[in-house]
Amino acid sequence: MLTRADRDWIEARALAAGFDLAGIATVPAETSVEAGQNDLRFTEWIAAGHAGEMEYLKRANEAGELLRGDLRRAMPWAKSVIVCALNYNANGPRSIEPAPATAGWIARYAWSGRETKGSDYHDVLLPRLRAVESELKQRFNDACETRCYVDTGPVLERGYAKRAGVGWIGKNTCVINQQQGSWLLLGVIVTSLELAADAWALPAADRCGSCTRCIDACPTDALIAPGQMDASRCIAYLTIEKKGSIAEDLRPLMGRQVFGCDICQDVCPWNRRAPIATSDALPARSELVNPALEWLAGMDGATFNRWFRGSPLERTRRKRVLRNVAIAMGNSGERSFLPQLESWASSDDAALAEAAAWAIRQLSPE
Ligand code: B12
Ligand code: SF4
Ligand code: SF4
Repeated sequence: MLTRADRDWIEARALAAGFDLAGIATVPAETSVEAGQNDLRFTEWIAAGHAGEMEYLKRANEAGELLRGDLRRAMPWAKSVIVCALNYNANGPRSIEPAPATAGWIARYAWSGRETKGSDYHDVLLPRLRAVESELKQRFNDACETRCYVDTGPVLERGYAKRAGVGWIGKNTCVINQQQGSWLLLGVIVTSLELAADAWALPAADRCGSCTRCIDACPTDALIAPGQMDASRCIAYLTIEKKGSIAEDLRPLMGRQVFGCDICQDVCPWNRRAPIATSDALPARSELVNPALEWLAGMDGATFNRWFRGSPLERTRRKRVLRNVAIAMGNSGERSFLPQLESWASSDDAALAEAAAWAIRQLSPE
């Protein structure tokens, strides 16, 4: 059983390991209304098709129950979740500020790396989680099960972050902390240790109030209700996760976003005074802030690898990034991109060729 003193100790060890925020959440009792509601919400979200083609979110157990609907389906021993958050805010412009029409946008969390080599947040967060995990094991003489995850586990990390008091879930669906804002990356340690009732965290109060800036600013209307997203319309999904061709009606709405999207966080008043990351683990590379579309377009395989090996862009791969660059060029109004687009229009890659042909039509309506 984790006492209040254990909780304080764990949170302090997480901060010492290099996180900016930490908290512990109980896994709601299997029979509780909350557990049922979370499961139902997630199940309905999947059933409505809001996950698009993100098949990993739809994994189910033999009984056909979604693993992410209740983390006990994959880890029956789970009693609490330690949630750690790292601020990745960099001193750079927001995507909603004016920028040259020849520049694209890469999401803030993917600016990081040193010189020409990327760094992926998973590689930064996981070792820090493991450091906390190993201290935890020592303290409890190995008498506990633990698993560390950044993204990839069957865990609704945001839900647990809310329950651990790390922040509230904003209308843009992001976890927002009153002092740190929402430029936070989350990592979790699922454990079999139970949190004593008097050590439970108070969930962070919802401070969105009557604001609806994120919903109003979302170009593709992906925020279908406060705190609810149709991810299949979200530009982050379209540019990072969606393979093949992107629906034609969404392309003009994507603007010049090449990888991810920060709009609903850039407009959020809680990010106006968000502190810059104190850890230098994810330093921003200036070339990736408003990157020149022509520069990205001209990258051959070796150059792409040099810049993005070990970065979140690596998983999306060069061909898909080029497809996004083609769409961004089509939305730029810059006819100087036509020769590049014409060369792509005969590419072997069907999605790139089709995106380029579409972009050419955008730039030459006649
Ligand atoms: C799939 C995914 C996406 C998808 C879908 C996003 C979404 N809003 O669902 C896409 C590709 C669009 C995406 C985009 C981005 N993502 Co993403 N993504 C994920 C991932 C892997 C799963 C999220 C998921 O299951 N979504 C399904 C919805 C239904 O679940 P949910 O968001 O968790 O919300 C539900 C639960 O929290 C539940 N709930 C509420 N209270 C409680 C309480 C309890 C106890 C429980 C169990 C549940 C629960 O109700 C909510 C509604 O159903 C998580 C990592 C993870 N394992 O959780 C990262 C994650 C959410 N993403 C992250 C980031 C950084 C981003 C981007 C900013 C990247 C970018 N710049 O492009 C954008 C932000 C867009 C946005 N406004 O959300 C961070 C978010 C950090 C934060 N501050 O919130 C995460 C946590 C990754 C990480 N390890 O840091 N992402
Ligand atoms: S990330 Fe962009 S597209 Fe996705 S919900 Fe936010 S504003 Fe909309
Ligand atoms: S923009 Fe407004 S409504 Fe949206 S998350 Fe921020 S405070 Fe909440």
